Amino acid sequence: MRIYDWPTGPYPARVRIALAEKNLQSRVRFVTVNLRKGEHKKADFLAMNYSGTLPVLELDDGTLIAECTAITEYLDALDGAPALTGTTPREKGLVHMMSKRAELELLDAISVYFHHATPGLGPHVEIYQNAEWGFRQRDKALKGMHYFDGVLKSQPFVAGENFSMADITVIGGLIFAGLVEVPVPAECEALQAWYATMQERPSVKNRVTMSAPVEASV
Ligand code: GTS
Repeated sequence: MRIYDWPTGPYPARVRIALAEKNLQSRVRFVTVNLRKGEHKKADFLAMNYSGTLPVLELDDGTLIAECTAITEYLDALDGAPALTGTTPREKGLVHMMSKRAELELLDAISVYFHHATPGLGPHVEIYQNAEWGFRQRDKALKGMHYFDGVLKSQPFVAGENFSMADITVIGGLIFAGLVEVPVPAECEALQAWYATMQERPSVKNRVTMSAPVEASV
């Protein structure tokens, strides 16, 4: 399998963390696509992923799977342990809901803030910016942090009793928030404590330098 990504990117981090949690690193090769040069908006890459985003998983038969949730679900289905997308129907439903909520209310909102209210990836990539929309999305993400703080006051993980894809998505959101200097509010103590624990997980700590081989840029 190949994964087209950007090693320090928050969305790619979601897949790197999932790979490490499932101990699948040795089965993939990474191909770096340079976001700052806009390689993800060139025709070659758009032919692989219509949305022009990273990461993309390429299977050995050439099948292309984009979207972090879809990639994580594929990796999780390769074997059962540890399950990142739930095992029972109830767990699966909760994990999917909470992961989607983490995208909508936190990670994607921070991403919009980055692309619209900061220089983002630079003028040759950010061809349309709307700063007001970006700042609204930053405020949405801050509200989302308060929501997840409330969730984590009463349970150890985002979707319940077990670490899952939903935790990984919130981690992605907080990685992005850190990069764009939108800190977790001081009053969100449960979220801060949970994130401190998450940052100690080897999958999170070593995500950028994980030992899988890297191929040259596309
Ligand atoms: N919904 C997509 C997913 O879940 O995979 C979003 C992916 C996404 O936005 N990826 C970022 C990207 O390609 C990568 S990173 O910013 O986290 O490194 N951004 C480039 C762009 O121009 O939007």
